[in-house]
Amino acid sequence: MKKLFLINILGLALFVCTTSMAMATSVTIDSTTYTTASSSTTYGGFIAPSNTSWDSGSNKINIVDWLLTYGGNNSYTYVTTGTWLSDGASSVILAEIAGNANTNTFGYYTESGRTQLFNGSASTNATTDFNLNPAQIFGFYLGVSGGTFYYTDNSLNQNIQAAIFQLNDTNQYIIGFEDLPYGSSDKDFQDMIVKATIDQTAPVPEPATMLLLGSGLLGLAGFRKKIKK
Ligand SMILES: [Ca+2]
Ligand SMILES: [Ca+2]
Repeated sequence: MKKLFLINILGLALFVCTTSMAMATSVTIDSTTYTTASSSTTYGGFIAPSNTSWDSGSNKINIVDWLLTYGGNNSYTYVTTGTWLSDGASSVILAEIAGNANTNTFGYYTESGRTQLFNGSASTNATTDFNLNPAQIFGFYLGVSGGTFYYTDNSLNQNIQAAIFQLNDTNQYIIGFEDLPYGSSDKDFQDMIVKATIDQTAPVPEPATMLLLGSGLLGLAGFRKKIKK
């Protein structure tokens, strides 16, 4: 009887443990902690646009619920630059909550143009990666019908079309696109949600190393001059 009681206790403890592990309870963005919205304020697992979101509702970025789903109990930073210097990245579609989910495309761009990574039929869990040689500056884009493209570098758009969150101290980003012009959109930034892991490029030389390298080159220049004479 005592044994059975112990087994029950153990089972209950395990249940409590796994339940709490499955439910992300909070996510921190720019030092502010957000908790899972109650069911009455969510629709399909998202904070409804009329309710408070990460920025107190002014931009209604419902992508916060995705951070709660995929990055709960972690800290993120809202990123405003939207470009990276690297030799590639891997990307996975987390979700597309959009009427145009079957036609919206996604890809990366460099100064030499756009390269598509996902066509319209790609959907949740589609994964791809790309490699650049040499490393260069790139960003991501969302392609919508009518030949319009929205970029992670929001200065290339009329307004904010991409909300980007970096998992603190990592090279992992969650990017949410709005697929209608900002002014006429619902501003939920969940029309194309992609997790991008930026490749780690060779470490940038330390200033001391640069100095050594510089003085070495200067020495070499002096040496060459001597030979020429
Ligand atoms: Ca799609
Ligand atoms: Ca939207």
